[in-house]
Amino acid sequence: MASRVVALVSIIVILLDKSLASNSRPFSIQDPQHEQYRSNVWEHEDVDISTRSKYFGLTTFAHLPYNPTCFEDASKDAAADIVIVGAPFDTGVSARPGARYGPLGIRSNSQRISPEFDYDEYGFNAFQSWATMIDCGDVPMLPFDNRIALAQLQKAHELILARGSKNTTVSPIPRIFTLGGDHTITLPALRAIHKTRGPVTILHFDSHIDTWSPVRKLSAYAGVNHGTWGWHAFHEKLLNTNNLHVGIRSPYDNPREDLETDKKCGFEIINAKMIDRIGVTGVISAIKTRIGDSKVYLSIDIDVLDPAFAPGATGTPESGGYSTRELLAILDGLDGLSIVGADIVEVAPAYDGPGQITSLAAVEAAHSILGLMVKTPVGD
Ligand SMILES: *[C@@H]1O[C@H](CO)[C@@H](O)[C@H](O)[C@H]1NC(C)=O
Ligand SMILES: [Mn+2]
Repeated sequence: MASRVVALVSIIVILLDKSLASNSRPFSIQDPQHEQYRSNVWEHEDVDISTRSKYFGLTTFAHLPYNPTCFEDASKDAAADIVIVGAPFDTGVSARPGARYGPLGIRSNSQRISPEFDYDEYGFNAFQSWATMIDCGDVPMLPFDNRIALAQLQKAHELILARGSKNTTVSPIPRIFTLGGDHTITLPALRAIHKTRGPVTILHFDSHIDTWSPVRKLSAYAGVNHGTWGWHAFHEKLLNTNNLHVGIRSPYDNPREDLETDKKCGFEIINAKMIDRIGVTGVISAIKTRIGDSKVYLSIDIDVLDPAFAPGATGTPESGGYSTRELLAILDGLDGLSIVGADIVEVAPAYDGPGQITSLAAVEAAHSILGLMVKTPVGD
């Protein structure tokens, strides 16, 4: 019985197969509309792939050229005027880690900026100027020992600074823009810059003061971290005494003691709420009054933005911060300041919101700062 069923099924399958085959004819193109479409759309002799992709491709910051020899010895030909460096380090945080991926997040969200296309509404293009810009990639920072990692970052900065600039007639010392990393990375950057330029003034955008003394409360074990780098920088004599915090709003452990320490470290504060009283232009002029013509290192903790704009900031989110637009408006007003170096820190892509808004905000802040560096060259 079973074998008869199998035989019957086989015969049906064979017949069906034959009938399908007899129905198949070569596909012919008769429709004139399709002919027209085909010749309009598909029959191009040649297509151009010599231009660079505007939105995609391997990721350096804003499609800047990558120079892999920056961190080799200073004789290597990697001279530039403005140098992007990634600092993949996040073992100095008190709460959420993840900023070691900050350089990656910032670079990958910078792909719509390109030296060839980047004109603002006034026709200004920061990438087409007297300044040569390169991206050196990420400094190898050992994830197992912070002291080694921070020394590695310092050495990378020292090498770049020692190599000198490209356009020596405008500015002999290159300026480094560091993509953090947690805020600890500002300390080695300041140590390196001190060797070349002496003490600098810090212009510090943050919701936290970051001058907490490691020898108080948390005991000496607090060491060097993302909330004590300012204290260390001051006590290592890397700073002038006209430093400034902008956007502060975090609670204090002990306001009297914390603010006293902060003052001793040479800081004044423009707190976050002040913008509602004096406006963006008021903040800009207060900054300019405080900094004057000092050589200034600009450090931006992305948590200066409200968590609505920077959910991917590490550490402790503080509500009531600036909008991205407010931050950009303040930064764009700072031309004329002698910015000798800058960083943007605490971007942790894993905590970012849909649309990667934290990284995008960091990209645009970095973009503004590169513009400031180009507009105001700084001598030695
Ligand atoms: C340096 O910049 C100045 C001012 O823009 C320019 O005139 C000069 O050609 C530049 N030199 C080099 C070597 O690029
Ligand atoms: Mn900070």
